[in-house]
This record gives sequence, structure tokens and C-alpha cells, in this order.
Amino acid sequence: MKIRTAAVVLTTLLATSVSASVTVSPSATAAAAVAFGAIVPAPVSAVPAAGVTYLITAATAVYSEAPEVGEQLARQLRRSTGYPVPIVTAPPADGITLRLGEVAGGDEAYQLDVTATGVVVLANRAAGLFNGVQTLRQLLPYAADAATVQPGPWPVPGGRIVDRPRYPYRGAMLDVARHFFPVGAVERYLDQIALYKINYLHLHLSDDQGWRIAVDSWPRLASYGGSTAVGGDPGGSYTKAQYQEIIAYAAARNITIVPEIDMPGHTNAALASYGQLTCDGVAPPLYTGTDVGFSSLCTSKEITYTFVDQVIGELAALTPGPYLHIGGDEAASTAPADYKAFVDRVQGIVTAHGKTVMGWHDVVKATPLPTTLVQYWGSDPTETAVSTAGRKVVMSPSARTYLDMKYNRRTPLGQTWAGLIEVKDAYGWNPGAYLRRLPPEQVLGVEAPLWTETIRTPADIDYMAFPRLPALAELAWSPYATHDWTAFRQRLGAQGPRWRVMGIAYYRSTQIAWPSGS
Ligand code: NGO
Repeated sequence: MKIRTAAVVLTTLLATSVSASVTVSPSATAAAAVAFGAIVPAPVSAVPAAGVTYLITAATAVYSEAPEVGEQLARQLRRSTGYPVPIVTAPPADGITLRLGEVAGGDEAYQLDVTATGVVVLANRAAGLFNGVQTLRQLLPYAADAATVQPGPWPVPGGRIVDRPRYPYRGAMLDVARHFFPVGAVERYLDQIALYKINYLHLHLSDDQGWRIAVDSWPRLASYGGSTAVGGDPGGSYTKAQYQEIIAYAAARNITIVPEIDMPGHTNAALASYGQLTCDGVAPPLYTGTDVGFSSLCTSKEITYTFVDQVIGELAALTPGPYLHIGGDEAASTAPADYKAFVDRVQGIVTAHGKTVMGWHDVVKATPLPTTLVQYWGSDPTETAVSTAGRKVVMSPSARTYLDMKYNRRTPLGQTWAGLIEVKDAYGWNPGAYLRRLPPEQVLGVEAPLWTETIRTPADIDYMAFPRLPALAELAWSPYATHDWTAFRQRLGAQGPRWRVMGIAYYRSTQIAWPSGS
């Protein structure tokens, strides 16, 4: 594994933010038919029906056996087409039908048929219908994703798509600790990643530079520990109600929130808020730099475990998802034996609160429970440490998935310690075969982390995540048999105009075949 150096991090901090000036020109929104199957992530199979098109018109109605999914689709179509798009109580003769029934491939699988009279999505569960609707959005002219009424027509190319995910865990991570992102910014990111069938958003809620979630039993964590951010930028934290708003917004988009409280290292904001959590009892000052590895909870004090139990207890009570992430990375200021004892005890606390432990792969130095989900963030395919643990692994190899790495030397934002990651690098690996000694069946999925030492605004998030996040989403969703860079750079390029109408300030990589005039 590569060792990160603080110096490298620091050199990138002066980088300026990318400004969010994405405007939608009329020519960019003219409705044009999409090639059938030109979807990201690539579906399992897409068979076009030659010469068949369904036209969305003022007569189009929506029927859905998952009410929220139908409502969301109808809302978006009303916004961009200006048509009434009523919700009806039986499958319409002319319209879009979202129906629960039997398809192969589990809860998230779906089948989508486009005929001359309508669109039918069939799935076992609402999650599958949601996924089918994301595919349908991409079959529509990109202007259908606009926030205001656009000129039609609104053709949907005919054919059948049969689809299901390769992996059950398809994640993105947002570090809201180095820089704080308010609820609206998180919801904006949820909207963007949902289109690519990402189903987990991991929120890195605490670090040396800030504590971002209200905890009633330890109120100074948020009020004091949350007051700072990297570089002296404004801090902030979520109230419990706001955190629950994020969870609900995510759930409506088939996304489960994974909260992370990083420990025993990366804890300066907590130590600064409560001096009794340090071994000498003295609270350190708040911290706004970007060094790592200097802070640790005092693992030998009983109060530390009371703290962990209460924080985890409150967070678990707010969180419906199965996972609670305990961090565990870069605990350079915790002696190895103390680290092991701490992590082992904390795993018991998380389990007692009814959650499954997730941790950065450093936790394999302790005794991971059989159920502990290990998040691999190294970059050495020959690494054996995590492979021997026998646990399920989420793949976040830093040299491929870290969205905070620069695309190239000229990228104004980001870092370089794990390398430069152009779109082709993000796409060009196989999650099931990356770690040579990890049996493919141990891989639960892929997660793309966005650390925010240099990321300050929603436009910065856009620029680093797009187009790499969709590339990683494809690795997590699509059968590896579909893997083909030449076809992918075309399919991905076709997403560019859609990002424009959605106001996503993406990086225009020269590796991608953007459509001319887009
Ligand atoms: C590392 C480190 C984070 C940094 C990030 C920056 C992990 C798991 N710990 O990844 O604290 O923010 O790199 O790229």
C-alpha cells in the first residue's frame, strides 16, 4: 500500500474551486431520439425493436404499483414536457406502466419493454421499478431531465431491456467532515448518483477537522467540534431531523445511507470538544489542516467506551440501514495492541445496537467479526492482508476509485498521492479480480469515495465525480462481459448533454467521445 504524505496533501490545498456556471442553451435541449440500449451502466441485455417508437404526448399517463416511483417519474416528465402526465389507477392504453411481478435477478432486477403504445417496466420490488425508471430516463431525449419546459418531441426507442446488478453494494462516499456540505448539497448528489443506480451513500461524518452530526448526550461534538473545516472554511453539522431528511430523500431514490464515525484516529474534533477523551485529559485545539494520523481516542479509559456506546447508540437509532461504519483507518497514534483491543470492543458495541460493522480495511489488524464488512482502500493488487480475512469486501482501491485524485497534472482540484485517475483508469479494472488473493465471491461491491480536503462546493463535487462516478457505477452494476472501453467512451459521452441540462459541472475529459455540438 502506498504511504500518504501530508506534504502532498498540502500542496493541493491552494487549488481554487471550480465555478458552477453551467447554462442550458436552447440547442443543447432540442429533443433527439436516443439509440436503444445506450445506457450507463450497461444493461445485461438490450434488444431493439426496429422501427418501433413510443411517443410521449399530452395523452401519456403513468400507472405505478410503487406509488413513490411513479410520482417521481411523472413529476419529472411534467416539469420538462409541460404535459399533464396524470397518475392513473389501471394500466393505461397509452402510457407508462410500472408493475410488480416476477422477473429473474432479485429485488433490483427489472425488465423494460417499449412498444408503439407505451412503456412497461416489470420488477419484483419497488427498487427494481426505480432502476427501470432510471433506464427509461436515459432512453428519453436528454431534455426530459431539464428543470423547465422544453420543446419536444419525446420519442422512446422500442425494444426490450432485461437487467440486474452484478453487485448488491454500489456505493459513493462523501466526506462532509473536511468540508461541510449542507442538506441541499447532499440531496443534489443523491439525485445525480441515483441516475446511475448507485444504492449506498456513505457519509464520512467525523474527522479531525469537524464533527457533523448532533449527538444529544455529547452536545459539544456538533456545537464546538462542528464549528471548523479545512483551511478555516465555515463548519456546520446536521441536526438529527436534517440527518433523517437525508435518509428519507435517499430512500426515495433506492439509496441507503451508511454513516461513519471514524475512530480511534481522525478524532481531533471530538477530543477538542471533550478533553476527558484524551489520555492526559487536556483538550487539544480545533484543527483546520490536513495532516493525518496524529489524533487518537484514549483506548485505556472507560469513558471512551461510554462515549462510543452513546454516540453509536444515538446514530444507530436514527439509521434504518444495516451498516454502521467505524472508520479505523490510519490510527498511527494508537499503539497496535490498543488499536486491536479498541476495534474489537467497538465491534461489540455496534452489534449490540443492532448494526453490522463496516470499516476501512485497516480493521483486519484487529479481529473482524465474520459479518464485518471490510472496505479496501489500498492500491496494491498483490496485497494479502484483506484476502486472508475471509470477510465480504467493498472495493475502493484508491488508485482507481478515489474521486479526490486529480485527472491529470492540470486538474485544479484534488490530490495526487494515489496517482492521477483519468476516466479510463477509473473504468479499466475488474472489481472481482483486482486483489489477486481475494476470491471473487467475497466482493460485495464497489464504492467511490470523495474526500473533500480540496473540495468546497457542489460544483467541485460535480467536477470530480463526473464522469468518473458513472464509470465506477458501471463496474458495480454491469456484467463484466459488457466491459469494453471503446463502446463505453461513446455511451458515456452521450451522457454529457444530459449532465448539461441537469446543471452538472462535469470535467470534459478528452478521452471521452462527447457528441459533436454538445
Ligand atoms: C485516505 C485517508 C483519508 C483522506 C484520503 C484522501 C482513507 C481511508 N483515509 O483514505 O483521511 O482524506 O485518503 O485521499
